[in-house]
Amino acid sequence: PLSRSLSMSSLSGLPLWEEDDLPVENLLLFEVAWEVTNKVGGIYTVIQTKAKITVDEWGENFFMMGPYYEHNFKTQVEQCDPPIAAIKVAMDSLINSGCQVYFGRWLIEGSPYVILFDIGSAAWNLDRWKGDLWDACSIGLPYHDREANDSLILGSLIAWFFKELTDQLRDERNIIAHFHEWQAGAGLVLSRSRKLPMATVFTTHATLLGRYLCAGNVDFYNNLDKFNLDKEAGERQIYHRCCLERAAVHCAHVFTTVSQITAVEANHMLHRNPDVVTPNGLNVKKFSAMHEFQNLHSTNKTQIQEFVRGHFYGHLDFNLEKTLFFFIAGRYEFSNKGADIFLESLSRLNYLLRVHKSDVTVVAFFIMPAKTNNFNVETLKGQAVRKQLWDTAQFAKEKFGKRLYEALLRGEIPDMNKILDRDDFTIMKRAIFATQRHTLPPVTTHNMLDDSTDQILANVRRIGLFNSRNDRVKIIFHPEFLSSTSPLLPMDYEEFVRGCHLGVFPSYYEPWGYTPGECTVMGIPSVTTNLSGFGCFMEEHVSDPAAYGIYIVDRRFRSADESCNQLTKFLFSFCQQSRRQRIIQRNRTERLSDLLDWRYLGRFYMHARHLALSRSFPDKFKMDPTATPPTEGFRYPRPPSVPPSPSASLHSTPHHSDEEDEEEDEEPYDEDDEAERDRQNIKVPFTLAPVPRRKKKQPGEYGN
Ligand code: G6P
Ligand code: 1S3
Repeated sequence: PLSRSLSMSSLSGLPLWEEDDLPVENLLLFEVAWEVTNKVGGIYTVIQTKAKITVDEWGENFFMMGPYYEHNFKTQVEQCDPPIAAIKVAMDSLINSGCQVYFGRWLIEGSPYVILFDIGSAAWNLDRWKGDLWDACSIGLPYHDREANDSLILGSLIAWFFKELTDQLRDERNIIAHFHEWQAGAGLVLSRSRKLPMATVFTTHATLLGRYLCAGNVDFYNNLDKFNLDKEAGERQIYHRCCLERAAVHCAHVFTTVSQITAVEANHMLHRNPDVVTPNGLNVKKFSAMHEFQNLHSTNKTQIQEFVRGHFYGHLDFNLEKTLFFFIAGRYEFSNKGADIFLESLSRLNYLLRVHKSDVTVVAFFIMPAKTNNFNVETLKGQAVRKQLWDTAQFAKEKFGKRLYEALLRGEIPDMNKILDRDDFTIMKRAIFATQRHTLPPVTTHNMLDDSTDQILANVRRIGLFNSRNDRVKIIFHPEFLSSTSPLLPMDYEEFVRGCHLGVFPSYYEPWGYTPGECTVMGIPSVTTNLSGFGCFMEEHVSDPAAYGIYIVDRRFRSADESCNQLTKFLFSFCQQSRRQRIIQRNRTERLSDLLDWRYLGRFYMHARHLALSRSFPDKFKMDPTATPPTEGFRYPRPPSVPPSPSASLHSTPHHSDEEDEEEDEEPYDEDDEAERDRQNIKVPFTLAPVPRRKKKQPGEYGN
């Protein structure tokens, strides 16, 4: 029997999680998602990063399921035989009926088993399966919605597989099946309508209608209870999808979502209150050298600076040592991801920096994929010019060095004005001449297919930030995801993030939002909002988040204009920090990463699974009905070195003396400085309370 009890205190203040041994050997766990081995968006990050702790807990009894794509399978999976005979028999029964099913290990950390279903090989069943779905729950799918049809094929194959498997296993082993998002929902609905003996969990990562309504510029959060859901869904031609989503939500033994804010949304949009909130974690890796992430910031920043040198050739009249790199990145959902208020705030920031005669320049990158037709010539030329200047400088340096060396050998100090000859000067002048340009440095790096209607470009035109000399804020729109093989900016996303100073993600619709979390674990400060799951989570668990480099814009209780003002204030105060303050702040940001580690957050998934078992097999699995996963009450304290309010509540920036300001510039990181003292003072909470691993507990292992 399974039971679980909680002890609500630990030395660190973070509630501990105690558990009796799980009978995992008598259970099988399946996790179903469209994005298993198939990267589309954020759900891929969830399942890919979570795999390791799930394998640690479940070992050979954990399987992920998703669609088969030949390319993905070849590059990401190592084919092997299933370790459990019943799984092989269930797969064979599908295969013998003409459907293709593949088994292997996904080559990610934890190497979880995957079972992948070839949608194309089973497509001939579509009409029959549409009939089954209609008979089960009266939901009809239109023929033109390819995505919905594919999700039905996957769901039908999975429900079929589970039928075969449960027939084999009988009561010997119980199954938990965890389905993610509406695309996996059909498998859940069909399994439940066939009364298969399984415990089921459904997690939504966003509601279909919520996303659509927000993108349409409605005042979503103040009208949650007022929408006519069926009408709104019908008008957007997603009625059938919404029905599938709602059916999955209501069929599941346990319904979860990724944040408190999405729980409220789900309650209204899907008419069920989530049983558990399962926040998204990351697989946090700590460097053995304590300040390695600071060094990485420095080296990656150098690479971004090189790109900027090329991009702004001929207009490089700003000091790169006083230039800050901001960025926004993600799916191109202009207003949902807050690109609209970011642009507006950049325009206000530009004004503030100019009137304050600031010597700081901001380069704001927009990394959002749009339809393009390759890099534009001007951008490529910029990098070519930079390379040419570099080569010219190397040539002159070589010549200069050789002549100087020869002179020194002769015992002379050469006349520096004569050490290079006329030809050398001509070459240098020619190189400088090549840097003349009659156009402003381009805003976008690519040829846009929809240049005139593109929302980012339209707004850049409106605010007039065209990278002119007078502007202190420059904009670079890179409408393609980054890649280390790019001829323009050869960096992958992680390297780029590390090289920037601030990630800006002022989303309006963001059930969780991985981008600021990824910044945090790399020690890069970021802006988020109180409408994003991540922002709400940080607000709940960190006192004075801004001191830790997490700036939370209020988009829930303020107008768009007020939110822009608040964001502008954050950006402007960030620009006023000294280098030393930024270094200290990065140290603090990085310290929060423990809070985002799956080793801590995985417990919510465990809780959801156990709840599902206790609801589906109540005679066998018992659970304390009052048990809730432990997080309430834990807060990272305000950093000790921040002065008490009111000044701290105004600035929330790392505090240091005027003396430090004067000597700030090339000051290397010093072990004795304030940030190090903070590090010593704040106990990392979760090292005392990790999610238990799948092994016998040692006495006293999890504290008291
Ligand atoms: C890291 C490096 C320092 C460098 C600093 C630059 O902390 O370890 O050597 O001076 O980054 O910081 P900044 O915020 O100016 O990019
Ligand atoms: C969704 O992906 P999105 O960017 O479309 O799921 C993600 C993973 O749970 C979540 O982080 C994000 O906020 C959602 O919006």
